[in-house]
Amino acid sequence: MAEGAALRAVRGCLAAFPREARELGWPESIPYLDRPPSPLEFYREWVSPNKPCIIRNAISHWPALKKWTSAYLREVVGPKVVSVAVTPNGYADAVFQDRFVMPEERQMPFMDFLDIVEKKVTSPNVFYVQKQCSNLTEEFPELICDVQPDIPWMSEALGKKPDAVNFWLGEAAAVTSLHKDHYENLYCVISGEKHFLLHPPSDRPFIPYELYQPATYHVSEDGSFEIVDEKTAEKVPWIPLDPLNPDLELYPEYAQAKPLQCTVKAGEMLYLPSLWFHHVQQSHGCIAVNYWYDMEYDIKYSYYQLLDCLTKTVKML
Ligand SMILES: O=C(O)CCC(=O)C(=O)O
Repeated sequence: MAEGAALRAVRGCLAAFPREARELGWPESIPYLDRPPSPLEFYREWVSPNKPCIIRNAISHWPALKKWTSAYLREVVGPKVVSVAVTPNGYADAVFQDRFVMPEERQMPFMDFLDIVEKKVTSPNVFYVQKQCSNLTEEFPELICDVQPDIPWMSEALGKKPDAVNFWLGEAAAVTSLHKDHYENLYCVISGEKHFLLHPPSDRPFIPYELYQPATYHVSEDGSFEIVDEKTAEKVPWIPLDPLNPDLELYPEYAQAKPLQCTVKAGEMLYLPSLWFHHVQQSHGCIAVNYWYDMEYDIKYSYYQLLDCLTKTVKML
C-alpha cells in the first residue's frame, strides 16, 4: 500500500473508533445506582469497564450534609488562612490568549472568602477554593470528621487508599476547563449542584490538544490582572476548546464527539472513571468533596496512550 493510502486508512480507523467504542459500551446518559455497591460489584460493573455512574445513598450518613452551613464553617475554619484560586474570568488552569494560565493562589482567611461568596463584600474577580493537593486533609483537617477519610468500599475494591481528598467551594462563575486525569474519582456533592460535561477516553481523536507556555495570573497594585510567564516551566499540553461553545471552524472533528452531561445533586456521588475528559461547573456556593484514587497503569492505560500517540501523529502529517 502506498504511504498516502496507509495514512488515509489510519485516519479512517481513528475517526471510526469513537463510534465503535460508544456502540460497544458507553451509555447514552449516566446511570444511577440506588445504593453503594459491594466492592466486588463496583469493580466488576464500573471500574473495570471504565463506566461512570451516579450513586445515591452513599453519603447520606455524613454529618457534613446537615452541618456545613455558612455559620458552622465560619465557626470551625473562619479565621484560618487558606489557599483560594483567584481569576479575572472564572477560568483557573485554562487556555487564554495562547497561554496555559493558572490562577493567582491567594492566601486569605476563609471567612473573607465566604464574605465574597455570600456577596457581603463585592469583588470583580472570581474566587474558588480548589487547591487539589488533598486540601481537605492539609488545609481543612477540622472538617474531616464530618465526612470520611476514604470511601471504604472503593478502598477495598481497589486495594488502596485515595492519593488525595479535595474540598471544593466556589462561585457560579468558576469553571474547570475540559481535561482528563489518571484518577478514579469519587465526586461527592454536599450542598448545591455540580454540572459535568464528559467525554469517554475513546473520543480522544475528536478532542484537540496543543502545547502552551504556562503562565500565572498576578494582581497588580491597581487590582488589574497581568499574565506572567513561568519562563523555566515546560510547555503544557491542554485542550483549547470550550465544549459549551466549540469553535467548529477551528476544530471540525469535535462536531463528531458526543458529550454526556449530568448534574450531581447534594447527597449524590459521581463515579468519574480515570481518563474521562471532564468540564465542570457549579451552582453558586456549591460545596463538594472528592476522592482521587490513582488508576491502575494497566493495559487500558497503554491502549489510551497508543490512541493518544496515533491521534497526535496523524495530526502532524
Ligand atoms: O469540581 C471541579 O471544579 C473540578 C473537579 C475536577 O476536575 C477533578 O476532580 O478532577
